[in-house]
Amino acid sequence: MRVTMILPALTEATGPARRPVKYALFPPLGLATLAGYLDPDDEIDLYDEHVEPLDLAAMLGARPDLVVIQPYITSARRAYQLADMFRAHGSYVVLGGLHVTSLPDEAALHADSIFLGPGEDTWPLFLKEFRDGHPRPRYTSTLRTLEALPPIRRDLIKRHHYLVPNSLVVSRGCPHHCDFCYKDAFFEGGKSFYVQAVDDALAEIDRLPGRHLYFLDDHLLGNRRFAEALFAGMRGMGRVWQAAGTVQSVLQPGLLERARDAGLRSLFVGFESVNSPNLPDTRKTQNVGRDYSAVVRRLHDCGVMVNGSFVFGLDHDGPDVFARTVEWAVGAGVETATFHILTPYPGTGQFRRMEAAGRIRHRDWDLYDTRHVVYDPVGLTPGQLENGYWRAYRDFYTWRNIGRSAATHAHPRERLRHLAYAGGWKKLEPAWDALIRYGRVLDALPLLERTLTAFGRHRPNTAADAGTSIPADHERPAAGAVPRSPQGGFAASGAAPD
Ligand code: B12
Ligand code: SF4
Repeated sequence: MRVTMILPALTEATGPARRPVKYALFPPLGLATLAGYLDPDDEIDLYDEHVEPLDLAAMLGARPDLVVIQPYITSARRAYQLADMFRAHGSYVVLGGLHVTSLPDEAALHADSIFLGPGEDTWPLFLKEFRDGHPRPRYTSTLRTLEALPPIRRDLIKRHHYLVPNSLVVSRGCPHHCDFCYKDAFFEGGKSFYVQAVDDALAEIDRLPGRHLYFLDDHLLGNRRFAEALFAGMRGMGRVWQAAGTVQSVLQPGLLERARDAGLRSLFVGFESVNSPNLPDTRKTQNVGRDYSAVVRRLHDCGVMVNGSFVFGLDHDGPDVFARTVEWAVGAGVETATFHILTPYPGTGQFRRMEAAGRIRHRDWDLYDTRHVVYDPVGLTPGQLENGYWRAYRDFYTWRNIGRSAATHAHPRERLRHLAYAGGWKKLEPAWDALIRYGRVLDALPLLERTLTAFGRHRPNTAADAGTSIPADHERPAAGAVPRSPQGGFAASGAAPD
């Protein structure tokens, strides 16, 4: 059987303008996972439009038997366009993933079969039924397990296109239920948080070349027993890695130290809002009352860099939210920041509430990219919100503020590392663009590995190393009465600094 798999791109990733490095970070892991279920003698082509232009004439002309497309909300329009073209040329087209699960009737107009929820149970069933000649139009996942997964077909990934080819997930979902998150809609009808067997996860890690790993799990620290066993197994493997975790989990005594000892060097943390009344509104109850500044201090004392995620436009935000957020993040010494304009995703409680209140402005999914205002905000005009969002990026990444933020570290080596890491993301955009265009972005990986390795050098005699308590402040500025924050779907959405 001839199979074509496509991760379509959103416009920004393919346009003539400079390409943000974020689109050349991670390979299409979901599709490579699904490819693992295909037979060894199936002919599979896997395309990621974020990093390679599609030669559509050749692809359509090859008339694949099966075309598998994964739309995100921002690439749904493009995904449907491709699906329609392949169907018109006689291929059988299937669509699945998060956006399809949120809006199945919309997706069904462009596919022969659609898949709701994770694919581990329905995908192999479909393949059997497809080969037998009687596939169904709709498959809904109910059985949730990561047991006995076939190996991910990483051989199909063109590694040289990615800065972080070694991305992996060892769990699915998250134990929390935030109102704006994709998660509850996607996992409806079954478990919404489950983990791999630790031995399987370690075996997958062992298969990955080089040193660097990026865990794309929504919340790698969400199941403590699993996380501790995983980190124990990873100790001594010589890996350096990055991941996402909640504010709450960072503050748990002992867990972060184990992660650090296993190679954690940078954590994506959803600080989301400097206005604490926003938290209960969005059902971020698990993080209400936590101290943001203590989170940053604790991560730094463990030798872990912070990628902070913030969302603007929640109902308690006014025009001052941008400057206050940047000021807090810089003062706390956050290395990199990802800012988002609040975006209600279809399928979430937040979308339903806003729709009922008549606050959804349009359904142009291309603009649901967290850079555009797609709803009516309460305390800001849409113009203030968009301008403030861009200003926050500019202000956070001025050399002056990068320098101020770096100066919060106690040790000169860490200050230098901070400057290199933050400056590297935002100040070297032309260099990233060139590496991406020439397909050489992987060449920058050793530099990333060196930066991460040096940052996490073990520093004994801090309270954090004792693994029992939140360390005392050293030379950092007091961050003031900053609210306490959540991890979030917005946090998870970026995965890397934007
Ligand atoms: C890594 C990541 C990225 C990376 C790269 C994505 C890539 N190369 O795959 C980057 C940084 C580029 C990125 C960018 C963005 N992202 Co993003 N990203 C993620 C993240 C953290 C992990 C994705 C992943 O690899 N998961 C692991 C794999 C194994 O799972 P999977 O891809 O979902 O695939 C499984 C199932 O969905 C299913 N499946 C998927 N497709 C199909 C198809 C068929 C036929 C079948 C049967 C099954 C099936 O089976 C797969 C195997 O189990 C997710 C969060 C998450 N937990 O998924 C957000 C997430 C996907 N991103 C999101 C968003 C919003 C964005 C951005 C708009 C954010 C922004 N402000 O820029 C952009 C634009 C994305 C785009 N190109 O359109 C949202 C999507 C919301 C939605 N409803 O679509 C998510 C869910 C985060 C969130 N919580 O809101 N992202
Ligand atoms: S927003 Fe984050 S913490 Fe909340 S449910 Fe989603 S993944 Fe979990």
